[in-house]
Amino acid sequence: MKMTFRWYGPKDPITLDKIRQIPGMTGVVTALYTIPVGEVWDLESILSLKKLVNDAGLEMEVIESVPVHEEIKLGSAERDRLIDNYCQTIRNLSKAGVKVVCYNFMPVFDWVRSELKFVTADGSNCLAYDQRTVDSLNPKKQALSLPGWDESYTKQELDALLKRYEDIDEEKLFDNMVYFLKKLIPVCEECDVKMAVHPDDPPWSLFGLPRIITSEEGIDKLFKAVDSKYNGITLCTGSLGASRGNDLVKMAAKYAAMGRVHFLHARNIKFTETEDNRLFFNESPHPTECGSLDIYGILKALHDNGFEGYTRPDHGRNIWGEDGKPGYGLYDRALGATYLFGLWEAISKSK
Ligand code: DNO
Repeated sequence: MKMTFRWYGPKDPITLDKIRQIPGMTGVVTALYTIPVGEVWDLESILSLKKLVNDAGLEMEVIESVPVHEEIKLGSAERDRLIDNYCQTIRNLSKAGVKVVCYNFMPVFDWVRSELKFVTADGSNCLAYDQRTVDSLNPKKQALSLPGWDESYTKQELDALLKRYEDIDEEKLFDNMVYFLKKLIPVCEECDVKMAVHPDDPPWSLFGLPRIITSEEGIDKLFKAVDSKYNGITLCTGSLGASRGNDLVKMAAKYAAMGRVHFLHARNIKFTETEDNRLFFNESPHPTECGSLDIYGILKALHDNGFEGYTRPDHGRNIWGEDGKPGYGLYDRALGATYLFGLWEAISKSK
């Protein structure tokens, strides 16, 4: 297991020097944030980002994310050109020594939470999801007002995009994903870059948009359709774990044994029963006993099944007065990293 930390590039208030001081840290997970979605990441820009990271004594072997253009997800006539661009980005990343690329295939929206600063009993704050709030929203009728929402679309653009998705159901989206991967994975095999799809977060359909990487069934189907080790997953415990039907220990063991887990996002969440039985969860500290997920069991299953991929502590709370980017402050993620590191050492040495 190689421990890494997400870094949002030179503008991230959490500097590479700070990241380097976290025990066990080998590298950062980052991206080129200024290149518009769909355009090729040129080698020069990749190499200058890598130089910044290497000069700070860290590696840059994982990219999160190379975003997939909506035209590819929609399967429109434009997709072939955009897939070619994606393939060229992978070739360029490989020349810079990148080993794993994390991406997602969620239409329009990435992760969804209803609160960015949910205050917990100990005074810290964190991201939370309240089904009651989400149920009260309809992006087709009203301007969306979820915190942290993607502001890059105007209301008109968003309406037009949502309209185009009316014809895309789960099956169509899956076919479009397979079309994309069938062209991309041979390039990844040639360049030795592993693709690690991030599960949908939360793992169910929202606002009528299809979501397909939500469960063991969906992941099995994807692996079968494009049968290559280069077609793997980011095991994001907090995303898949939000659906209580997902047995994460089982999935970790199974996919690690298949050599398909290339990246681990380790995060814990805590479920609370609401009076009307609708889902509420908040993100909790990483240790097993602080949340509802068995982080120890997941790490042990990965270890027992030969996981050798990259790991990063996923979302942390804001603690000790920090007012960090939601989910991505320094302190709680650093605590998470040392917890995960300690668990891994204990599991390794108990063998
Ligand atoms: C949220 C992240 C996601 C993830 C993308 C991968 O904190 O885990 O935004 O980076 O879904 O493409």
